[in-house]
Amino acid sequence: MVRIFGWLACVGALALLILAMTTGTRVAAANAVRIDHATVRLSPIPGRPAAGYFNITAGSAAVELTGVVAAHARVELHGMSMAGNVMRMNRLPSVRVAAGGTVRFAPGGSHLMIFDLPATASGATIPLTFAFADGTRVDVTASVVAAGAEATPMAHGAH
Ligand SMILES: [Cu+2]
Repeated sequence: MVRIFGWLACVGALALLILAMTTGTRVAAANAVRIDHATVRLSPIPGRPAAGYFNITAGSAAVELTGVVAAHARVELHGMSMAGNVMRMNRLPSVRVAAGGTVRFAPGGSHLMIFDLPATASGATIPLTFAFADGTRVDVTASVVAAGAEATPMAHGAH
């Protein structure tokens, strides 16, 4: 009798564990952060840094983007601010996205500054890894466009 009870307790614990795991998975999916329209725009001057643009949308929880990693290149998060009449770039330590909110990195505003990018042609793709404060990593494939080209090859009207 004691043995059967022990066995039932064990099965019960296992069932609870599976329930916890599957529930956990659903929560993680609902929280998932999304990154769209990732584009790398080359500089008109060879050897100068490229710029990166994208839209980042948080799931049901706020997220904090702390950096972007590219192989063989150094990437910084940059914002724009006015100093008198002059637009200046400033390095951002991180970028917060509110729950359900979208932050756009677009020409004239926040952007990725990509230094020492190996020679790349328009039409190529560059893998970027977006890193978040909670340890989440999201891999994104950015399309490369020439200097002066539309930041996002996909026309979406507003940008
Ligand atoms: Cu910059």
